[in-house]
Amino acid sequence: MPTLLSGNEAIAQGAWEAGVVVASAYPGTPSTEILENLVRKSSVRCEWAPNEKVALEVAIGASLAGARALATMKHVGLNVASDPLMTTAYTGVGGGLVIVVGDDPGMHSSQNEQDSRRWGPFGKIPILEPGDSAEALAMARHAFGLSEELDMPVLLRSTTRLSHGKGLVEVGERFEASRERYRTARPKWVMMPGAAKVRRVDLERRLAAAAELSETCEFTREELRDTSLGIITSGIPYQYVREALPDASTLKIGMVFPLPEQRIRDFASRVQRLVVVEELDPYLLESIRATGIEVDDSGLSRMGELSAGAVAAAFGASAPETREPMTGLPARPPMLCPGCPHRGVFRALREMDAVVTGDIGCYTLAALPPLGAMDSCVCMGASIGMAHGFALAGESPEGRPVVAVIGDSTFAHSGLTGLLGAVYNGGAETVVVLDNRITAMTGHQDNPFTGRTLAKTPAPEIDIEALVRALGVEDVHTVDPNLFRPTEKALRSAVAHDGVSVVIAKAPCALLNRDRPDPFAVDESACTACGMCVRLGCPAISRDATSRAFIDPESCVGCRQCVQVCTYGAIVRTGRSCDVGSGL
Ligand SMILES: Cc1ncc(C[n+]2csc(CCOP(=O)(O)OP(=O)(O)O)c2C)c(N)n1
Repeated sequence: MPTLLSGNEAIAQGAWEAGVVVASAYPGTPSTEILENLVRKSSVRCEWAPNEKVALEVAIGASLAGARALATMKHVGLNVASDPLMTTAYTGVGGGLVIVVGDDPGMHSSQNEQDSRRWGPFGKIPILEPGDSAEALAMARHAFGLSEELDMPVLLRSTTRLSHGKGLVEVGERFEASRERYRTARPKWVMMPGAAKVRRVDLERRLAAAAELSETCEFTREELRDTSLGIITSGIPYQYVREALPDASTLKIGMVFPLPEQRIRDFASRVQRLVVVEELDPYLLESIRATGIEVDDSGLSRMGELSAGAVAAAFGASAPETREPMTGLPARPPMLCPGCPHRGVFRALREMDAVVTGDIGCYTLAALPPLGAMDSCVCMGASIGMAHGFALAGESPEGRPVVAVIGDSTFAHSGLTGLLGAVYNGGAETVVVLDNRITAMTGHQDNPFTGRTLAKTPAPEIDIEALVRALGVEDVHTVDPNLFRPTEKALRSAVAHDGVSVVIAKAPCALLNRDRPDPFAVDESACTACGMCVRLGCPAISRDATSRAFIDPESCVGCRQCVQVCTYGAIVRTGRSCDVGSGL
């Protein structure tokens, strides 16, 4: 019976049906839900790795042992995993090895947009690209066998639209792949120069075999209609082409590296005008032109997502019917949640006028007004190295302290080595580990500091304080960032320390706490409209018509953060006087 599945659910189902035994991932939109779905199925060992490089290495190890293995990540995660990736094409595989990468055209949840199809020619790795959930399932199921047949890892490329969109699929049974007993295979797997040179030559042979398989790939489909226009496309853009140009002939490519050159030539010979429609980079266009085939560029933007409307406009076709978005909905500017413990740290850093090198997580929202307390955000783990480099460059402007902020999951991902480098080189930066006990931004995944695995079973809860001391940090403070005065005191003491300091701001994410004490309200007779509470950037607090503060009782979680900044005692627990208004 057909089932409605998202692209991510379909990939999990396809990998399971293929008999995957080991799956490892680091969360990242749009790929996160693949492992969250796979872990619910039987016979697969699924884990969150601390980062994507480790996830891929775990999968490579499982493949070496002869098991079918999967690693999933978002596009920037593949940059982190690129070191093992680039050599795994040389070693080849034992059990089938599939890497799923989720690209994010339009940057719905990412710091950049990348076109992972480029990893094909760069890493010399075959790539499959599905265009809907049914293909996502079928390709995931197929990819493991393909990997074994070619003795190469296979990349399955998705995009946000596919990963999160839903479509009908036929689910099947699990296939238990036969497994050979592990036998040492040193020249194949030990990539010292002598052996790597041999595998480099063999890689060309395997690439040629992959190119041959691409010519007969069942996922590449020629659909001849009106032959005055032939469109070459792949993935989700195929759907836009079908909607915008229903009469055009299409060659939908399923294996985007290596490309099926002969099939492209054949299609080109059957249509009068040949045009490529693709999202992001001109990957198909350049690759096809390099073979000498004449092909036109559609002229579509190389930035962001395509749409059926954009494709229609590029070809002068009438725009397909679309529904207008609803109007009049309340605006929801990005802000830290009510009760978010990160707020206490950024309020203090703003008061201290610190130069704050930031990182990626919910806390990056503190860069926005009214907190406005972050100066950089480049990639996961960058904050500590950047703080060190900033300080090395000379005196910070007007003697402002230099502070790096990094979330707990990000610290495990790629913060540890930055801290090690700062200690080793005699740095004097302050590092704040924003330990909200979860990987909040991507939807509450566990990590090495939470004490739970992906399957929610107990795990060793790594002690951050002991860890940073072991890395050589002598000045370590642990504070509850919901308590503003002690947090600011710890931060001021840390920046005054001559050497690397770490402040661990430890309090659970507000969304982990389901108890909601009574909300607070503003006592209008006491409020002077000074705006101190509004400057906390809490979505529950706004100004009323008289500029006095107003607390929305539906949004307030009773965290008491605002009470601490109101020096007039004007914020009171609903129905009774506030007993905690000590102010700052
Ligand atoms: C290399 C890479 N992998 C994954 C992501 C997706 N991602 C962004 S922030 C983040 C983790 C955030 O967790 P944490 O550091 O604990 O901060 P929190 O959101 O809990 O405040 C992840 C997984 C990314 N941007 N880059």
